[in-house]
Amino acid sequence: MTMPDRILAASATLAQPSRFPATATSPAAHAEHDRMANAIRALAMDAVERAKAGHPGLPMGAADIATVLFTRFLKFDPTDSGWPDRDRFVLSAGHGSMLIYALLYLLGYETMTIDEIKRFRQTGSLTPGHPEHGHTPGIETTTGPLGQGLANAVGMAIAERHLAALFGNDVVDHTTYVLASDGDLMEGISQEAIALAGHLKLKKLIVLFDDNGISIDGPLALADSVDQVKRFEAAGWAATRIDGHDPAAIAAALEAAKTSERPSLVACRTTIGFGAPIKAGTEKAHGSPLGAEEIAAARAKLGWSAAAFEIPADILAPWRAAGKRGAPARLAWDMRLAALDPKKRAEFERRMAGELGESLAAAVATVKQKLAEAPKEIATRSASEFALEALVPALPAMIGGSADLTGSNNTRAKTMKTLSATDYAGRFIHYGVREHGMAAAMNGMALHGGIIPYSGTFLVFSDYCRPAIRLAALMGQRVIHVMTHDSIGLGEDGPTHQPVEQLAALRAIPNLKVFRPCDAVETVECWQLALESKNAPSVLALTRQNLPQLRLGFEANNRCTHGAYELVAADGGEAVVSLFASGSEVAIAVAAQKLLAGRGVRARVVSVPCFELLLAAPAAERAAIVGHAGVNVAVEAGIRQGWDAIIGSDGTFVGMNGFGASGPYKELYAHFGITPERVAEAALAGLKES
Ligand SMILES: Cc1ncc(C[n+]2csc(CCOP(=O)(O)OP(=O)(O)O)c2C)c(N)n1
Repeated sequence: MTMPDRILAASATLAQPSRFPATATSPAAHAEHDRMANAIRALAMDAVERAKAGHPGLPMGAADIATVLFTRFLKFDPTDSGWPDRDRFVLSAGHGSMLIYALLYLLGYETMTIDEIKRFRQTGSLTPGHPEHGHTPGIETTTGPLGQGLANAVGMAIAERHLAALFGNDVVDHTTYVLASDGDLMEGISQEAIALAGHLKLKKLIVLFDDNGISIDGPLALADSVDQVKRFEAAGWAATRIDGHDPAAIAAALEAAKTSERPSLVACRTTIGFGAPIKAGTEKAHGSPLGAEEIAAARAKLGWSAAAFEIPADILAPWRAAGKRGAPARLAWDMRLAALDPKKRAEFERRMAGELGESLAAAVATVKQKLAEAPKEIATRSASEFALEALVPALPAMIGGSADLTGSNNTRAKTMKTLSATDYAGRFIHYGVREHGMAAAMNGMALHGGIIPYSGTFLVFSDYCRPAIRLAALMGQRVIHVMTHDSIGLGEDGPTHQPVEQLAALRAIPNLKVFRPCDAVETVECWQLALESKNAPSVLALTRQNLPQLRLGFEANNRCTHGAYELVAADGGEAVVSLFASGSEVAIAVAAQKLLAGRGVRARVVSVPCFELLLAAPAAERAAIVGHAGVNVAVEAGIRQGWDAIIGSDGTFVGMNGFGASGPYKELYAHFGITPERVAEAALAGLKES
């Protein structure tokens, strides 16, 4: 079918009388709504029962909300779950995963078969315990750690506003919906998220709060007495409270939210486990199978006579019709995209595909050329800023930011305007002192597509971002964290601000690349690798203190590609000592190598900007880089953990064994024994032993 034919066919579908209730006020419409919602409840009860594990309470309680949202509001097309202009739905309370799985099945997502529902929580199924993005089509983000989904949604809503400002409402005009639970709203990250969303006036963000007053321990009153409506209002949201089992009230609240100039909270009073005669309204419905007896009684109470996992045809039909509802909008969008100026359209498509375009390599080469012509003795945070001045104009998808440390993190390129409620086209976000919310919002932007988010804070505060960084790694999202002040080298701020274990802790996260460049040239090379890392997040650990430029002369090749390389070869024959270092300690290793040469000891220096790339390199490559010297010494102003994979358990480590201290940084290096002399001594001692 040609495009206009498809549009005509779609319009014909639209012209037919809808099987869905336009309003749910008539008794017949109400009855149909109830039966459709009960289909979700039945599937949730059955799947959890069969799996002997899971959370039936939330899907049963939120079934009415979901039915209204998915059949009458949400814009989506199951035949193209990646349609860029679809509305996003985030199930922030990921433990209620059966809600979204039931919806995907009922709405006709091809991969979500009834067999997958039967395989809920089984190995390899599309229905894992918590929804996993990239695993199950239709899942917008991986949720389970409470609060994250809500904060991701803020990033999605920022991405939508930004791209709409750039490409126009004809191609970018969608709403981000969130279903959040008590747990989501109790988590601290939710405060960071809602404050940012309110401040940025993200009017196309709508949070449906499953306000059931129950969590695992029992009634919410045991631990919480916040008035969420007032709380959201205080953060600049439109907020209202409704009966979450009344389809007309849900629809009316959503209608109002859609016209609001502010983000909206709809607190929906619901009963957890709605329909279960004994367990409904109690924590017993939250996180375990209801049991055969209770399920039978719930079926009777709900008037649901179909067998387990069976959805009667007259209920499946309106659900499937709801699944087809978005096709005309999707086709109309195709037409609008096709009508866009060809250059703009190509740019939009390229960005949504996550492609970098041609300009990255040229920008990197320009920076390296400049550094070859005029070497710089600067901190790597400044080197990063120098790189960003070239990268940011070359890559319009880069959206920068900082958690209130812009001048310290050096993440703002001069050309960047602030992204604000009055200018969503800006490219720099002042996240405020909200590291966790920032990291989670960045995930949301990356998941939305069209944006490569990067931001800044101090490396020691990576701990404040860690749950979101972990999820970025799990989801394989390209987000880039610039984390400066990366060791005792920050000096006088002292041990509270000096990272010691953070490098090791970050390196422990699978699929996260931790870069620690040693000079200005490595810094731009690491930026290039982070930007090219389409399916993994990165951390750039950068110094506050100045470092000499160790890489002199122009070299087009990115020497950091395999994570490590021989920076200085041994003089006069094969090395008997290999000195390994990252970041600011590479210069110390280079000085130690000279001391050793003065003592007639042949040593080489290997710069190790990225463990993960080195450990992932082919074995032969890795062996060649690590070398075969009898003595290996590593130096890094952090803890040893992780280095054994490179230097072996018999290697010597020069670094930190405990927390740092407050003082001028050069004194601290001497105080903690991270000096060329100490490294040379360690090598000599190693040679004596061998
Ligand atoms: C960060 C985090 N802490 C703890 C948990 C474990 N957990 C899962 S659900 C839940 C609370 C359940 O209460 P609520 O959010 O109200 O969900 P409901 O009982 O309504 O399903 C907890 C503590 C989690 N998933 N994430």
